[in-house]
Amino acid sequence: MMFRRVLIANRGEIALRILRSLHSLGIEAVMIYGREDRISTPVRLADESVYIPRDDPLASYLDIEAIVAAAKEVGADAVHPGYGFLAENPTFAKRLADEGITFIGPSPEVLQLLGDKITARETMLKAGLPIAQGSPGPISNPEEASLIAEKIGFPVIIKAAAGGGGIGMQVVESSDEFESAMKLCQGRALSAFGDDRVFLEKYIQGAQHIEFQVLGDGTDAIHFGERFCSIQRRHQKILEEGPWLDEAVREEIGSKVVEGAKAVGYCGLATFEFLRDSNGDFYFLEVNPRVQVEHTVTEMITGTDLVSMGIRVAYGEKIRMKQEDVMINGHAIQVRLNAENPVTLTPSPGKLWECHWPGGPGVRVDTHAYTGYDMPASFDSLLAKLIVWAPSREESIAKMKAALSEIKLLGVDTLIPLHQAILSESDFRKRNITIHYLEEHKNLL
Ligand code: MV4
Repeated sequence: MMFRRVLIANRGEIALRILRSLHSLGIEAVMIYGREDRISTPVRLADESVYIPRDDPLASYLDIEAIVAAAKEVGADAVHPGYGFLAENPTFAKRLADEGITFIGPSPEVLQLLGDKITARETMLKAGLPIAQGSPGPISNPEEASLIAEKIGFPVIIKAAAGGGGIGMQVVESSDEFESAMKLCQGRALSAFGDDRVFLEKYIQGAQHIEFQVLGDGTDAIHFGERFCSIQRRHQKILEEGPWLDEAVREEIGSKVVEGAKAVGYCGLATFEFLRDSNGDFYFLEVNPRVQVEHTVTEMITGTDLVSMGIRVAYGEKIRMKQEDVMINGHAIQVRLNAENPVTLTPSPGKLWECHWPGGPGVRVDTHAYTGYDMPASFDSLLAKLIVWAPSREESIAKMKAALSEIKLLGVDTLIPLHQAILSESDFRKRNITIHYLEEHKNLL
């Protein structure tokens, strides 16, 4: 038995990706859509769709009551939230549960726990994950913060408890900076999340960003290895790849994230984010309780369909795969083909007068775009994801360069020139990359 129909509460490439998994599992796919997406690819391929017209284009995908009503109207057994929008919203997950509709993701309680970075930190510390030193709970005044910082040593970083995505974060080098840094972080946290609690962590310098892919079924969990995601700007990833670690390190951190997922009875796909410093030490940052943009990298190196696995555990199936059945093979790279000016990195919406995508062995394009598609300005600028697989990193880089050069796009600017520059740059080729890579290689822009 399986769900009969699932409503996709999302749009763009991820809506199409989810639709593909649903159809491969024999499940009907229902789309919701706003004004900008009336003739979008996922809407045209859906078995049914529900129009949620709103003046603000984002509102169609954020209106909990309208989406719950749509799910009931079409007789959906479950809702897949994708990423962004309502994907991590405990209120949405709870509203669906109250209607007897399955939220494809973790429980509202787990979303709540992981959404609060202080309780997430505490829970994962108890489960045995490595975590940077910091304040045990929220800090209430600069004096308290100074005491903790003097104990753990400067620099430290102030983060919002309700945060994620780096909003409001402040690096502090000495005690006299606390007063203004705390005020700034609290102000940003309050306006972004309606919650001004902040906490302190030792600042990890010159780190790499590494994340582990996890799948839980509520009782058991397995991991699918790591992705390397350090190439980002303003907390937006641009290029992701994997694998990155030695097998021994993968097993060590992998067994810890599995314990972390089990500790909260995690059900669904999750990503455990870490920083790794120049000594090779890992520090847990947060759990992303949803499918991620870069799940594709892991699908390519493990030969799996992660989105389908997330749907099956949401239905109540137990994970059939054993940890030792997860094989990591070759190397995959994904570039995000954002419709943006490659120099200023500002959005470049508009009509695609021509659109040709690359193909061939080990080349994958995840996109909802087509010739004639009008890239709207109101959503994020992800136009397509190009993923390549090859036996080695070197071959993967060469294949990516060739695939990028095959793309024909007329009408919008994309990051392709930036990607080509990165793929030829010597620090990138030598794997000499930290989270500061783009700031330290401004010549690439
Ligand atoms: C840090 C850090 C250094 N030290 N925490 C940014 C997003 C949020 N999830 C956590 N972030 C960071 N936390 C400590 N203790 C540096 C960052 C950070 C970062 C992390 C991952 C990827 C890109 C980043 C860019 C700037 C800062």
